[in-house]
Amino acid sequence: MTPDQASTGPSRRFVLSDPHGHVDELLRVLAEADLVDTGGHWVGGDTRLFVLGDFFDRGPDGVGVVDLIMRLEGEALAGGGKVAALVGNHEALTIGVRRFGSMPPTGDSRLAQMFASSWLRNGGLTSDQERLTDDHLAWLTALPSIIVDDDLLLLHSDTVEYLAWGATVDDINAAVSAALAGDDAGDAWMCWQRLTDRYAFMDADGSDVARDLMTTLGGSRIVHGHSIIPDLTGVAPAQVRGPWSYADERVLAIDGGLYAGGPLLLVEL
Ligand SMILES: [Mn+2]
Repeated sequence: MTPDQASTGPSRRFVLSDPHGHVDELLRVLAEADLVDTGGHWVGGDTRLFVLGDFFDRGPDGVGVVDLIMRLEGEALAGGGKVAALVGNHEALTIGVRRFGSMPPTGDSRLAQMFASSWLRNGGLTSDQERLTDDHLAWLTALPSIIVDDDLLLLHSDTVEYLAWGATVDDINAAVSAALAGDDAGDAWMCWQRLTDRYAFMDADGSDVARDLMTTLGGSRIVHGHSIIPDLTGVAPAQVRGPWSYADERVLAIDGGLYAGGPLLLVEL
């Protein structure tokens, strides 16, 4: 096959989730799949790459992960490809701490305290908060919560709580962005709370729950991060070899549990 013929084929598509501050490992798996070169620049051509949230916390360099994804977004676009990211619960937490975590006692100090303590309990890093710029904040708050890409319904969290914000992908994405950008600490707190919910597709009726969610939002297969494969399956983190399909193959979990000693999975779909 000549290069010309190769470039007319369907573009490749990859998903990954929950890098949690591990920028070096993120670069390693992207380089292994020939999506970036040794300098970390996009060489994926027209490939589509979706990163399903949780860039921050529990790992050393959340801001570094965000800087990388922001840069690759532009480089991929210029190269005829696409890099797109979803907001995860740790982004909601990071934004909430930044915007509301140190409100004076005259403000809603209860919510300020709740943000600050949740952030500490969930692996928040002072170094990330210190380096977070207004540009990062603007990019993060504008991220979608849900993407439908052809057959795939891409979510950060394995929850149906998304429907509390609306009944269409556009309405939900707009409502979450407005909540994260707005001045109501309670609205931002609800983003953290709802996106932290999990296991919606794990019960005996999980397949029906998944089907109903896709009837409302689109797609024929849900792909999510957030709940790590070791917790979903009982497999030890070091033994995770790939994504886990469940709920009658309607749902694919792709978070190998990097922060718990599992792999950062880059999954081609
Ligand atoms: Mn998460």
